[in-house]
Amino acid sequence: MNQTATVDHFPVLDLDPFSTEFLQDPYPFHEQLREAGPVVWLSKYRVWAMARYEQVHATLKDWETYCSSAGGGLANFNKEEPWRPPSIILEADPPLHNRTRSVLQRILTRTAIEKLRAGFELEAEKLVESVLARGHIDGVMDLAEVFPLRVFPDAVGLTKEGRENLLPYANMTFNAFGPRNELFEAAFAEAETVSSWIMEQCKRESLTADGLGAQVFAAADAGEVTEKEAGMLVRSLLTAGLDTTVHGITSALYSFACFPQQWQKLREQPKMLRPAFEEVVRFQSPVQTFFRTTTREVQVGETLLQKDQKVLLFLAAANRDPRKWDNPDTFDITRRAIGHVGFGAGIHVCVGQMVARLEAESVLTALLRKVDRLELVGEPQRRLNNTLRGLSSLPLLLHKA
Ligand code: OVP
Repeated sequence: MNQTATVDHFPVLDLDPFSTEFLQDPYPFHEQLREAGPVVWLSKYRVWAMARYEQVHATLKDWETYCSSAGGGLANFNKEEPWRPPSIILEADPPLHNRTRSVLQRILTRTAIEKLRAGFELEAEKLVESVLARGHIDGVMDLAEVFPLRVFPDAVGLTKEGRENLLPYANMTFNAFGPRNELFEAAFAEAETVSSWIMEQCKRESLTADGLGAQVFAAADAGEVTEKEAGMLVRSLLTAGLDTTVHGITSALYSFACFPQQWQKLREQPKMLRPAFEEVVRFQSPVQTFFRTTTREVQVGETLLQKDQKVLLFLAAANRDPRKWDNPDTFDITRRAIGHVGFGAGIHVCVGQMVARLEAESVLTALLRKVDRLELVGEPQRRLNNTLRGLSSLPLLLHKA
């Protein structure tokens, strides 16, 4: 047998990143993954994993070597049937990805989204006023879930009926990026009803004439995408646009409840709001992981990855890699959090990030004006998901300013 030029040895870990133990408290496991090496073999799922910032970032940037068309989750679409027709933006490579991306990108730019700001801020003021009157609230059920549901479906142009299907559908999709474990099965209990409602809302005739959905269909009228593709892009908006921002707002409330001095600092300098939310996303990483698939043999450190292998990217671990960040486990709104991979990086970087920021900023601005302190008055309850990190409950006492 010929000796290859590269010594091919690599760390092997048998941990399960989708187990209850891991998802409850991922941080010790993230450290173990980072310390094990630049790339690690996860024997339980027979996939590669990267948890250091340098490799996660480089992999996200190299879409030619690490493709998305074989799926953003554990399932390899080259070998397994996807649970739904793949997303034509998330689970697509150039050139298809470029064409679909440019449509959503134009609709979701900062200037396009600015038109929504006044309405979002008004809703946030009203909501914060009403929760403040109660004092004791649940940060998730009364704020983080309520606000996006009040503004986003209207912004897209959905009908009022059936909106209760939106979060269950997102829960299905984000669990479906993981293995077919108990979380996956539980999320899919009402899959048929939920999916068929979602698909119905993606049709041109289901959408109002003035929303983001109608703008996607305008791109079909202009010949940029087909009618069917427009529907699929609306599906992407509905899948990726709601639960993610629920988790982003939850992350902000949780961070500021845990670190009251940071809230005080932000109240003194409200101009710090944008960088503060960036730090929230770095620190909490509402989207914890994504997969890519190798399109060729590729060397990472001393390890040779074969073609058509799944690579699990720990965005959350990269966002707390001490090789990249000073005091990574400290929530500090004055740090330069830019460069975090909480929104991804490269050609697939979150296309909706301006909407996410606008929603978070609207809620936090209203709270900053009216709330002196967010006091944690009970044990937060984790909501476990194969991809998202969030809470089902966050007991808070809001102290009036
Ligand atoms: C976080 C994302 C997540 C889930 C679904 C889709 C996108 C989609 O395009 O359908 S990005």
